[in-house]
Amino acid sequence: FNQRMAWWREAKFGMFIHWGPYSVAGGEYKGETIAGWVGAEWIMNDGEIPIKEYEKFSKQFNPTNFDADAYAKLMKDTGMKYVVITSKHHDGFGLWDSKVSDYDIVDFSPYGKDILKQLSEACKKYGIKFGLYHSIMDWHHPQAQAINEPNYNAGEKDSTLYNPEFPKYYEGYLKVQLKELIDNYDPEILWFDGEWIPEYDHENALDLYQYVRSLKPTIIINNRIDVGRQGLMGMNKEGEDFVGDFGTPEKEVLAGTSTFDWEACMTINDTWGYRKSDHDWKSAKTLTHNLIDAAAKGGNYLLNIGPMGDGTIPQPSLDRLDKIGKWVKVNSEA
Ligand code: JFZ
Repeated sequence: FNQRMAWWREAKFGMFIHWGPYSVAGGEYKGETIAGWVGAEWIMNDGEIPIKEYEKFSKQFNPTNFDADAYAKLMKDTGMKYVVITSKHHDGFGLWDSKVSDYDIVDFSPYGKDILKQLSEACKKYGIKFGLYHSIMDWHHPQAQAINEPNYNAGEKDSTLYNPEFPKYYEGYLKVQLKELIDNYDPEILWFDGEWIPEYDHENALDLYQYVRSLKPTIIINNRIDVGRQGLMGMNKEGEDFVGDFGTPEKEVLAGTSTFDWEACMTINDTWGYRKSDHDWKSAKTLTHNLIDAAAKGGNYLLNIGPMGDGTIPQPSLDRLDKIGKWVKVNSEA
């Protein structure tokens, strides 16, 4: 019935990439390791780093070792069929040349080249479907969450931390950026996150879903575009007013099958964004097992890597992807 989801259901395996100025920090600020339960991509919030201070990392973001072709080939060799990369994480920094912002890789960093352009083109060459993670929450934009600085995630609807300007950011910035991304890079997936802020509600979600689908009818959108779910797998029960095409259980594979499409996202160590001190790599055996487990239960597996600030993929990640790829190659020849 749902032609739009067909390739995605077949795909089974994708690469998640968390990459941005936080990768330059690598989990450290002023010589100290910043703890945080989500991951090192949260360092701006967890380290209570003021915007102007955090911008220093963005100014140093110069991924001269980034090789888009090698990234896409790595996905292909690992048996992955798609990628979801952070066009913008909660820190607000864009990996493309946004026309409504100077806070992006082309205008703000010494690198000056469009990462999404390079990667989307390389993915096309290798037959990898291209997807984007885009944060609704934005710690850098003055009309979004920056009012909470330097405690960016603390707003409540009736508190002084609630940003009354959010509708302007929503209409004049978030939606405009999404149109740029769809027009320029033709993504097959939009993976939203950071939807839990009090400024964003179910009405926004209905509007945003319609808007994105109107720009590209075949695009696939995750459940985190909407609010009021029960847990990360929560989806629209029959007849219920909820938008989103697939569930996103995090750091776990479901215990059984589901009537809703789902994708388990998981990272290769303990952090999404690069953290120098994180050496807690899952074994290739565990990762391969997770892939098989998810596939057996009808789900996809979105495995995350966190490249370093210079664009290098940590060797322990490469070692594991190599082993998984060999397993996939042997076992998919049937
Ligand atoms: C979110 C992000 O905050 C995080 O940085 C990363 O991008 C991850 C993939 O997604 O993290 C979450 C979101 C929701 C929950 C936990 C972590 N949750 O509802 O438990």
